[in-house]
Amino acid sequence: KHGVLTRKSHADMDGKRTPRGRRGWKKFYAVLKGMILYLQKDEYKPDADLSEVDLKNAVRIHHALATRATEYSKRPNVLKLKTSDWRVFLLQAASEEEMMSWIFRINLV
Ligand code: I3P
Repeated sequence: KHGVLTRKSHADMDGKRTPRGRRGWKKFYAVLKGMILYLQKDEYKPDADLSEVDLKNAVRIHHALATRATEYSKRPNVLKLKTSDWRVFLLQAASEEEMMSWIFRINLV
């Protein structure tokens, strides 16, 4: 699955709140492949090598949990992604349907 996702980092690997200055929203081209959610700067190119930044932004979603971000109301279509290493991301999808589809696909892994 792929599509545009806008990401906000809410908690870091230690489970602690992401500090100010790193809490902004950033738009990515997201690709879910195997157990990894790639958050790429540019549109998906099947055969292109990923940049160092793209690799750094990739999220391992094995044992991660995606839910609707019910407690976050500033933006629509936002899901919450908790990873197995205690990070928390808010991810805004293009529509309600897209959000539901991402939640379903992430939790299937
Ligand atoms: C953050 C940025 C986010 C905002 C966040 C700020 O600043 O303005 O958009 O979240 O608020 O800390 P920075 O880019 O300097 O990290 P919202 O859009 O959800 O308000 P927060 O600290 O209350 O999460």
